[in-house]
Amino acid sequence: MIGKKLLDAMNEQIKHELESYYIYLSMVAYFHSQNLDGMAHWMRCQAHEEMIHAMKFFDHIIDRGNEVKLLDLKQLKTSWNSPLEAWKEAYAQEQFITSKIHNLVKIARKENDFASDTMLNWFTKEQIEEEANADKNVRQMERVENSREGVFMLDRELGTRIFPAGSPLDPAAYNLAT
Ligand code: OFO
Repeated sequence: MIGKKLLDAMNEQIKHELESYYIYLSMVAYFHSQNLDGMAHWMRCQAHEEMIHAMKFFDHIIDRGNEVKLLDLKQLKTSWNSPLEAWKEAYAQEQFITSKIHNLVKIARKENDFASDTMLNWFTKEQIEEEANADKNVRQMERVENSREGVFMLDRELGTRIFPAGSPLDPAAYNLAT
């Protein structure tokens, strides 16, 4: 079983991952409102990844014989002053999540919870990729921000991201008309 301190922090982490899901879904809505459908698509894929992250913690807690406690989600933000501001906020959210993952690793190691430490290794590596992607999107947006053609091209490029298999957030998975 997972010790109380780590269990509480993991239940808290489910909330953080779901809050990432929620804010990224808000960004999907925002990007669509700006006619940036490619950026909305990229963020929709990202929101799906966050749900998967939440479920990895959810299942780890259950598999170890502990109880999941779902906590209240904070309403983060629903609108941004510019696409660049939204991308910057996504990057900040990833940096926040990384700090939380590192804290979980510290607790797991202190408690000699080798199973959780191994499970958290996946997240430590994943956060390198998550931060790199978010940072890249900020830098690309900064580069093209003042060019309509540049924003159009970046939007097209981000629209090519592939959904994880079986994603419930993939419109193709439930759009019976197509
Ligand atoms: Fe985007 O991060 Fe989850 O863990």
